[in-house]
Amino acid sequence: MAQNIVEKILSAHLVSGDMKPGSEIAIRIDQTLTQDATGTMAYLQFESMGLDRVKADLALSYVDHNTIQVGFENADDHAYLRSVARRYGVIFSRPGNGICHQLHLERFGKPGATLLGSDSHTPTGGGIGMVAIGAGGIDVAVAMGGGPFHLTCPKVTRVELTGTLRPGVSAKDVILKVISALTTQGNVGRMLEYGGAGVAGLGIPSRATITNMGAEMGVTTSVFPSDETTRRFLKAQGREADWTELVADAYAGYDDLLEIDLGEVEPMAACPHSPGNVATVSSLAGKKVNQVLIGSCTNSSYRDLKTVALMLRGKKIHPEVEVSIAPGSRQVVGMLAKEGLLGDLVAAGARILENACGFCIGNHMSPGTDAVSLRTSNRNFEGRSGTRSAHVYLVSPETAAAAALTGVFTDARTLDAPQAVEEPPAFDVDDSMFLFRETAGVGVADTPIVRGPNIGEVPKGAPLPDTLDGIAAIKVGDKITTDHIMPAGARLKYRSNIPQYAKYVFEHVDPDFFANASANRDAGLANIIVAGESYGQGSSREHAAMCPMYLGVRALIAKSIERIHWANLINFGIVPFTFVNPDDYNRVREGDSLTIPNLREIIKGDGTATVTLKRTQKRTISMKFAVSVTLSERQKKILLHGGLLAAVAKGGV
Ligand code: MIC
Ligand code: SF4
Repeated sequence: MAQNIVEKILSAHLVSGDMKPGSEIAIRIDQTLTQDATGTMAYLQFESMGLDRVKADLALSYVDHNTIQVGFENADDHAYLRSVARRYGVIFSRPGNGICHQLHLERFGKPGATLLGSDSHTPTGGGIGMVAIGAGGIDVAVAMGGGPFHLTCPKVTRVELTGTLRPGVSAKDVILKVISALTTQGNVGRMLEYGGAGVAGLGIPSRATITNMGAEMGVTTSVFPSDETTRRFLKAQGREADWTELVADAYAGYDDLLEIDLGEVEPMAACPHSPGNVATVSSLAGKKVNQVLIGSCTNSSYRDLKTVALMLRGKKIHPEVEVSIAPGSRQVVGMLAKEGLLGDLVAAGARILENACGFCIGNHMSPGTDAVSLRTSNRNFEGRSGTRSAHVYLVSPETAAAAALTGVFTDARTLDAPQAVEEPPAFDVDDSMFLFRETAGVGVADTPIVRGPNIGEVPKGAPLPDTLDGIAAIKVGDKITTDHIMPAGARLKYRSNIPQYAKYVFEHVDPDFFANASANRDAGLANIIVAGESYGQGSSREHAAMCPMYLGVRALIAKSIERIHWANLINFGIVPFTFVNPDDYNRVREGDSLTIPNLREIIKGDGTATVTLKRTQKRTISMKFAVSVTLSERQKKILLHGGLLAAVAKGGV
């Protein structure tokens, strides 16, 4: 039977289940990646599984998120990660080497392979023809140990690209256009497969920009074919042997179709505070800009930064704009330096930042009060930049460079047309910052594991109670992101220390949440989160489930929940209920008592429960409403045990 690319890769890796959209399948994972901010917990969980080495074909541990913060915590985390990598056969990418997704694409990604990463932008690898999926750290730990990854067999949307991009328009504009069509919600259980005559004109970094931001729509992943362009890229990286051709069969079937004529794409911007809030740059032209930040795993390739350098060459940045550039990898910086392009950027007045996530995760470069910040990154959630009142817009490198020169939103096509940048025939390859390659997959058994005081323990979940006696500890609206639940930025350095990090759960949404939730927990009551549509958008950080679990959260009741977070909730023993009738959301208030009798039986059964709500403020009110959760047999066991680690320890899954 004719197969599309997604079907080809998934069926070649299928371990169990039927390839029927909507049903649970398990696939073999060839490669894993972690980054430091999610990696410490992933490796602590891996350690607790008691294996003597990693079993995946290739396991990578990157350090790119927490690289330059004040205090001992980052350095302690790095020392732990480095020792664990050596011990268990993981390749360790040292801080300073670059951003995980950029590096993985350059040095390890392989067409046709599967990759599971503890970072939501792992789908960047789809640019090279992989099925690359983001997941919580514990799922990655299981895959490192050779276990399969469970996912919902996806519906596949074909994105048919025709035509050619015009000068001054690039991949970021294409993905913003796709996001404006498919929006940032309602895409759970879907993968995007790009195809059509327009693909050939897109280089690998451009394809990777497009698959990278599939994460913003909540799709499981996005994938491009592997063609001659892919072969050229791999050859230029000295890895032609890793190339295989991968195209959809003629007459392959798809569940939906989205057509984009690249020749009609305009420069676009995602306006505050969502990547889905898309407008054309021409509609914003003339608006004053205070800060321009170029980089992140979306737009920090050689192609992107050379484009910027050529636009700034021989010119000066506008006197009222702050401009900073964070390259994606050491390879990119090295090549920019060799070709004199770094000099062009510096001469124009740009500040050069470390090749790491940095500004993207709000670690530094927070804008001023009410400032307008143009960024080439992928997320502009409120407060993620570190400044709640800032207005962050997501744009292409071309639009960013144009604003750097003019101080206002400018369609780059109204300036000297940016030159098209060709991929080099050979990239400069230097793998010396990847440690332990010679013991990859084997490890060095007697390596002592370094545990500084910042390395805590993974909290253990308790079995689900028979009756859930809880309090609606917080009620939030639609599109609550994991940045709302578990802030990163200045708090990121506590990722390895759950009791400390848990103090900041919902910090910017409800500063009293920690105190109230702790009091409920200590009084023997469960905390329940009540939410609107698309709860848990954004990051893969399992801390957004782990820390609430630590504070006694046992259930969420939402109108809808995003994929990675949904899986993380189950992994940490929190029941992800949805309202059967979404209007019941309006009936619940913060502080209401919510009771679900027979919870264990309900979870073992069809997952439909009746919640009894009691309100005693002012006058006493009592009412009932229905909630439900659809679970596989495996997920039921995990929840009943109180989370994946507890279930594994008891031999339950
Ligand atoms: C992000 O972009 O939000 C992050 C930081 O890379 C996260 C991972 C994390 O929270 O550590 C992600 O995208 O998964
Ligand atoms: Fe790093 Fe930003 Fe990419 Fe997340 S989105 S991996 S913080 S560069």
